Amino acid sequence: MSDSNGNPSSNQNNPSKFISTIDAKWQKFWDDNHTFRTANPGEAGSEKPKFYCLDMFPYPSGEGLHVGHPLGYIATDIISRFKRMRGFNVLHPMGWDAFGLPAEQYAIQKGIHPTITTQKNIQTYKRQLSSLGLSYDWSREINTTDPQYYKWTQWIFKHLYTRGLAYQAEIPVNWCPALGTVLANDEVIDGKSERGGHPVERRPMRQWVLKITEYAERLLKDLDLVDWPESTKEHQRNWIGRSEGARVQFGLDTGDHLEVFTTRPDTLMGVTFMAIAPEHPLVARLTTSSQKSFVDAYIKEAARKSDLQRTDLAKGKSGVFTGAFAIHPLSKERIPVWVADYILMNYGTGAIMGVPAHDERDKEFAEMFHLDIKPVIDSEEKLIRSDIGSLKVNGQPYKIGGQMITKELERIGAGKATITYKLRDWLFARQRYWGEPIPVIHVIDGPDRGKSRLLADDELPIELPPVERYEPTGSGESPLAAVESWVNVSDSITGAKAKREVNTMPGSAGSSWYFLRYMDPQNSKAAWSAEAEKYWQQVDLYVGGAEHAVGHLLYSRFWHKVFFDMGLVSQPEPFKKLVHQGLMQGEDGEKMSKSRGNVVNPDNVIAEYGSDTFRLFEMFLGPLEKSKPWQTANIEGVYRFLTRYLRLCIGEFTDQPASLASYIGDIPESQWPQKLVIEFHKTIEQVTGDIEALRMNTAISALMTLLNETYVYFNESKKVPRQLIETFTLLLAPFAPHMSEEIWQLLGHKQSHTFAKWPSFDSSKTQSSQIEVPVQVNGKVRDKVFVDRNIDESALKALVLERELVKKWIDGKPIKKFIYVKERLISVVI
Ligand code: ANZ
Repeated sequence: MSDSNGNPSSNQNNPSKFISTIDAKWQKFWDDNHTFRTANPGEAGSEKPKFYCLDMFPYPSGEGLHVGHPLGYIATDIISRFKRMRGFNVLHPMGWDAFGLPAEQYAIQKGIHPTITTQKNIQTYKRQLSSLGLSYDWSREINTTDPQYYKWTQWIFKHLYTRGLAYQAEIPVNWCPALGTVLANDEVIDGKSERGGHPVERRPMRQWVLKITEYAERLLKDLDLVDWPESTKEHQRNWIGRSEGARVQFGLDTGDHLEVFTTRPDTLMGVTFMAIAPEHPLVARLTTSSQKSFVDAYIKEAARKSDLQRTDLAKGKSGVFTGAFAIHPLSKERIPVWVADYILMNYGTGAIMGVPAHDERDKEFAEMFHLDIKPVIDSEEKLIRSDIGSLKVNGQPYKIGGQMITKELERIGAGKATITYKLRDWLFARQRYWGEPIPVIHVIDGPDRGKSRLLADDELPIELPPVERYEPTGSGESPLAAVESWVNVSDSITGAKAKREVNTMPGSAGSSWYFLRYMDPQNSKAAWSAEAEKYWQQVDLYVGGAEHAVGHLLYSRFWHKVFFDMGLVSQPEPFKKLVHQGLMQGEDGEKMSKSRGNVVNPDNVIAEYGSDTFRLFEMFLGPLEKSKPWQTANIEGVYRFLTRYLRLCIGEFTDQPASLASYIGDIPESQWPQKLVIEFHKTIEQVTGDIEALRMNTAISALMTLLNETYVYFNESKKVPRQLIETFTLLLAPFAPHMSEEIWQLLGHKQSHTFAKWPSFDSSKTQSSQIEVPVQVNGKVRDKVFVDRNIDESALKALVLERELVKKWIDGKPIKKFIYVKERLISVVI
């Protein structure tokens, strides 16, 4: 750092050395003293009320932290420090979500084992987080790739399996023969691999799947129990996609039934065609010999498209007639059955009744292929042309008409009211190395041949073997399949030959329960103890990115509900309150990214300004939830504020050890200027409320105002009330913990301010109850008084007439009149 003339700095009156010294000093102190170690149930401290404050744990990438990460971390740190001072036992842990593709990619490129890169990255992250002065209880650190952690992830998988919530299924995947690997949906563009542009085909492959759909209703309903952003709840609701409707069966000439799902059973009499998905199992049986070649060609074509392409409303409809007819369950009319790729196999029943008069997609299809269009609902939303036999529904509002038709279908055994969800089961297998092995073996000989068996608890963890090559094998199998010594085992019960499951779990496995492990991280007997869970219950405040709205936040809610059903947790929901921090944009207002070159490294900022300035600056940029650009220039503003605070406390920065400025002394509040008194109480009130509501930016503004007011008093009186500095220091502590610890110590306190009592305020002295009223003597304003809004006139008169300035102007003369215009003016006439 240099001074304004560009000269290298000396310590003389330059705070930078002081600041970097105290940053290091207090970080070491907190570390050495285990200041943030959280009391376990039963230990001293656990008698306090609990507060569980959680950050979404990061993936430790090779790039280290950028300034976007700490936005949420600083906010939760402020809240955690605040809650400790408010008398809570705070659980504020940190860990690493460390399985995943990048470490594996790096291993493929460099041949370095992911464990090694992961360890290195973790060290960088930890150093960076520590340099921010974050008050984590590091004794609870978690690493999802540690066998002592993933042992329990495997244990959870076992329970999912035994509860029927994990199953194997042949599921179509994107298989790229040229690359010899399975691709994710976003790696496929227009039927070609993103990398290399090779053809990609849909090919069924054995996968592990978790039955999250069984919990769809509860995942939806219980959103009412949590205090989350409405937009995130809505996102989850849409993702779950509950639709009420009916399943309706249409008879077929073959004797089969074609079942459809409709949300509009009221339109049943408007059906003019049926459409089924190309993958529908009945396609082959239905198709007449004369139509077979057309249908086959169409199915081949459809297999190249993604679901998104198929349902793209902007693209025209396509389809082919099967030659078959279905029989309408009420009218007994013959309805042509088509194959159309806008019908998806994995929704409803994979077949629909086409009602072109009332459904846009069906209308487009009917127009394209010249099919009938038959309206059955009028402009007043009432049924028409729908009476049939004894069923009289014409004139009914469509909802009631729909219920009546459904009833009739149920009566004749051709349908049933039903609820369908868009939510799909969770694909839980990856053909990758760097993930948790699935604790299953497949028996390959003997009487149990073909069966899969879960491994016993005492066989866990199933550790990842070291391998030579991390590349996918080319057969679409995980690289683990090539590690013969690991794959080939004998069943410990029967002695039969068996092979280990070679798929690994997806990245979202370890993060679906980590918040529970923090409660009891070293437990080697259980994933967590009942005692710990009973005490910590659920996360009180969870802060993290909105990009996890339906992934992580839905998966962990699902697992938590399974644990709830197993009696392992006492709350139905894991995260009581959720807040998403906004995106930190680059100085140019764009998302920070390496390619744009607008990434700011927090290390550099901290080296120049210190940790407290960095913390304050990130919080002062604006409301936590808003996205906002990084503005280096604004750092100076908060830096000036903090150094003004330090100067007020210690005078000048010198080479000597700092000591408290001599002008700081005991001055009772009754002697402070009223304006300062009010600002003081008002600030305590505001900072308290603002932190609670995560309005860190306005809390900082309030502190700035109070500091200014203190300086006004100081400049006039050359005095600073000690009590004010003490309180100010405590209010500042959650935001700027290093500087405030140093001043707290200089103020004579032997203990860290971590557990100092949070300041309280006198609500009769905040501005909301105190008002400033000018005092006129014979029509001229001569003084101002601060009084309680509800002061009665006689008390006010006594107070005013005792004021030095007022006495001076009255000058002993008799008072003719004393007028008080409430809250506005006091007028003394002599
Ligand atoms: C007849 C009908 C008439 C429909 C009408 C809608 C309006 P949501 O609300 O999204 O659940 N559908 C059913 N299964 C389908 C599938 N596998 N692929 C594509 N479309 C499918 O949508 C349910 C409606 O989407 C169902 O109700 C069905 O069309 C269609 F005036 O049936 B409806």
